[in-house]
This record gives sequence, C-alpha cells and structure tokens, in this order.
Amino acid sequence: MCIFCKIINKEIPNNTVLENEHFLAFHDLYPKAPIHILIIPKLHVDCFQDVSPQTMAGLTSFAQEVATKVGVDQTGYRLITNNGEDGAQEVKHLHFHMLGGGHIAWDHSHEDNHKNI
Ligand code: DGP
Repeated sequence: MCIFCKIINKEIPNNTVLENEHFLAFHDLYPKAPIHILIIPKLHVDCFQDVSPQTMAGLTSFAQEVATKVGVDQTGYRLITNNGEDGAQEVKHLHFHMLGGGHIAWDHSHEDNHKNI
C-alpha cells in the first residue's frame, strides 16, 4: 500500500485540512510555501495521466473549497501536480500541491536551464 493510502486509512497521522467521501486535503510534511496543502483522491490512482475526468470534476470543487478554508481563495495560489519521472513525482498516488500564503516564485525549470524546452 502506498504512503498516501496509509494516510487515507489513518495508519499514518496527518494534519487534515478538509475531507469528504472522495478526497482528502492535508498539510505537506515539507512545506515549500507558507501554505502548502496536498489534495488527493481517496481512490488510488498513480498520477494525473491515469485519472478520470469524473474524479477531476469532483476534485475541482473540492480544491476550491480547500482554498477558501485556508484563506487563499482571494489572495491566490498555485495548484500543481508532478506527473511521472520527468515531472519529479516522488509519491505515486495522484496529488495536487496547493501553494500560497505569499507570492510563489516560478522556478520549475528544466535542470539544464531550460535551454531545450
Ligand atoms: P511529489 O514530489 O509531487 O511526489 O510530492 C510529494 C510530497 O509529499 C512532498 O512535498 C512531501 C510530501 N510527503 C511525503 N510523505 C509525506 C507524509 O508522510 N506526510 C505528509 N503530510 N506529506 C508527505
């Protein structure tokens, strides 16, 4: 079982922000912004490339609720998912990072200084 499934099953503790039948939002263990929340579907899917439009439809309104709950709905935030090896995805359970609480720098460049992309 993957680490996020263990969090969903409460085998590993987490700092929950919001939860419903299908989704869970909790604070990232290694925050990269004043507000750094992870948003995950409870049904295991490895990555964005494998997720259904139906799951994404529910995730959209859930993420909007999370933004309101943590108070970044008006100030703004970045919502990103790392997909696969080149996307630097470490945990193989689809998750979206919600980053906010201050201006977020744009530094997701290619390691070779984005010469070729
Ligand atoms: P990614 O590189 O996109 O796969 O990001 C994985 C994120 O998951 C990373 O920011 C750290 C976070 N993380 C890993 N293990 C745990 C955990 O056990 N608890 C929490 N809250 N976050 C975790």
